[in-house]
Amino acid sequence: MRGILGRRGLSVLAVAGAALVMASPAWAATVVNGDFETGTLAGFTVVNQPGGNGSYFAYSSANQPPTGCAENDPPAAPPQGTFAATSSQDGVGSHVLYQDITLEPNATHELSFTLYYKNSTGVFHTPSTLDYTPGSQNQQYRVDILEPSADPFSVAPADVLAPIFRTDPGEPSTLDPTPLTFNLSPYAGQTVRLRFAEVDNQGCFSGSVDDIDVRTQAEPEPEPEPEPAPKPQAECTKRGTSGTTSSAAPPAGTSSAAVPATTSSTASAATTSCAAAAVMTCSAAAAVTTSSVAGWATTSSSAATERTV
Ligand SMILES: [Ca+2]
Repeated sequence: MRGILGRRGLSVLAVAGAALVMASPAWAATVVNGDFETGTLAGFTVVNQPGGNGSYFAYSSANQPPTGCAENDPPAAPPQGTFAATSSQDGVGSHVLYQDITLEPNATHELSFTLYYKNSTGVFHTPSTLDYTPGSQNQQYRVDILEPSADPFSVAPADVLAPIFRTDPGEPSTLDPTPLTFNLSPYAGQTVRLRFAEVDNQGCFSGSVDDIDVRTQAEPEPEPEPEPAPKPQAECTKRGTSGTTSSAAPPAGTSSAAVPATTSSTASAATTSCAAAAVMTCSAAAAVTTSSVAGWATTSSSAATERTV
């Protein structure tokens, strides 16, 4: 597997930004010292497998890691600013650089970084372990999103939330600085661990990174529900002592073709009582008595309302 799975995040952000006015997040996910311009690895944790050789280093073109590998074949110049991070060594080893990142809920988060490497052996070996211990060839560089509670060397599926990048056999042994992005939005509301891991038991290998950042954008406020349209009511009239209603719309679900041509009918008991008591009956469309109108299949309901006029 080589490559980034998070390009979708870019399009999501672009569409949302064009269509909606976004509220500013109260805060945003922060990567501490993600550009390494402190000249150190402050904010990150470095773990090296016991017994091995080498580590991660902050470096610049003028200050390479103090190793034979960097002296003989230094990593590319930092692609952003003066400093970047790289692994280097004088012997076999396994090296991890990580930082835990808290992602705000109800927001989108796009991780970006610039990745590059040099594998002097020309060949990758990518077993499902970060153990360099001789016995199997292991020469790989990978980037993962981990559960923060996981062992920093774990590649177990239960610990790896997202395998972002991995060098595989047959791929070019050198990658020039390359900007990559990954959508962290599925993990909004969580703290995740961003891990860079380089393993070498075949020869010199510099796994490098610079300009790590997370762009956070609040999700749009939900639009208010539209007001429900008022239900149509039959026109109500009061004609002295003989109440008459105009024709009403057919009940919901009744085809207009089934409505007879009659445009008015004399209201029955409900309207008669209305007239006698100086009460006008306002019948909702669904409440109009239909049994007296030929061709309407349904019967009346008792939902008519009354109000004094
Ligand atoms: Ca930098």
